[in-house]
Amino acid sequence: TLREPRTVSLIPCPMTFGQPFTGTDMGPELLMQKGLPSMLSNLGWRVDRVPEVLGKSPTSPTSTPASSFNAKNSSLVGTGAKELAKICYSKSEEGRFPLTLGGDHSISLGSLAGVLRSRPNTGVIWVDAHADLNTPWISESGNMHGMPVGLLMEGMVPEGKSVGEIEGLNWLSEDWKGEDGWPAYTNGEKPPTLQPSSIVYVGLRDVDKEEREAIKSLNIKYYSMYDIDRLGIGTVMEKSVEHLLKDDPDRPLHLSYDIDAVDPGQAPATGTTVRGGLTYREAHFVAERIANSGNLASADLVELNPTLSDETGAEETVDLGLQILTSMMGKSII
Ligand code: B3U
Ligand code: MN
Ligand code: MN
Repeated sequence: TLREPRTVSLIPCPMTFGQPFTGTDMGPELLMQKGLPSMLSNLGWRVDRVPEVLGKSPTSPTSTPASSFNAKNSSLVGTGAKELAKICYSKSEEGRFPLTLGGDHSISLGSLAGVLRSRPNTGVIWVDAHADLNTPWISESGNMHGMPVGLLMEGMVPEGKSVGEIEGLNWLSEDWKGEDGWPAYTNGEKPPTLQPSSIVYVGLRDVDKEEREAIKSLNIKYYSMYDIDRLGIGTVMEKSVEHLLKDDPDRPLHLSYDIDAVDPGQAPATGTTVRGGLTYREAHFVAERIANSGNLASADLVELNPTLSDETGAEETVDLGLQILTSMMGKSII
């Protein structure tokens, strides 16, 4: 069942086109090498290993032609996300737990779209220093790792525009013709979207002006680092789970974990570090508490970049990534 999926589909997705750095493609391989599959089977999961989604990125992702939209590499990001969406969709339909290893955070456009198509009532916990609520119409950087939530969120697209018109994202357009693994939207089905009430942010501390205004006007639930300091991580996570489950205690949850949510002291090997983040224990607790809800049904871990710190920092960050993954998959301290 969705409440207690027993098979995890491990999906390596080493794509880097949503941001300017190379190295973000090394995460999946390092996590696998360090023994993630056996750690998960030791926790009682059957492990279904999925082949890499879209191979390595070119040496310089920014060398690809700029999109006419304010969305850099949108056709690479979009077609990669579509491939990931297909896999997450079919694994979800089979009742499995899709666990995607990034890659930069733009891949979550694919994992979330796939999961939402199969399980439209999914609630999302977005653990990140950033809100990733931009769209090409408001983004200051044009980097698509700042857009996965915005592109799926109901109410973020300006009047008269549509996400499906962005190069690479026609698979999210209402009149998508359909292809193997991602069929056309028929019988009243709409392209997957996320309701503002179906997401909670944890760990925010670097939010753009337009994103902040959208969070306020759409009344999106968030717990910034200020709130974590004020309330403590225990209360923050109780409230987060309560927010998502109060009206539907059985709803599946998706945890999207950006390693840059964690303080750079503990997680230096990532593209956009922001000081003042989650402590080592807080980073674990977030995952442990969601695992404890019993509703977690899919997840991503993204933005590991071992090339952006010294060797010790890289190793510590990858190790932390492994710990966070095993915590969300049910490892308890005692
Ligand atoms: N909000 C900024 C910065 C950013 C978002 N995600 C990351 N950085 N990692 C943007 O570019 O959209
Ligand atoms: Mn992010
Ligand atoms: Mn981030």
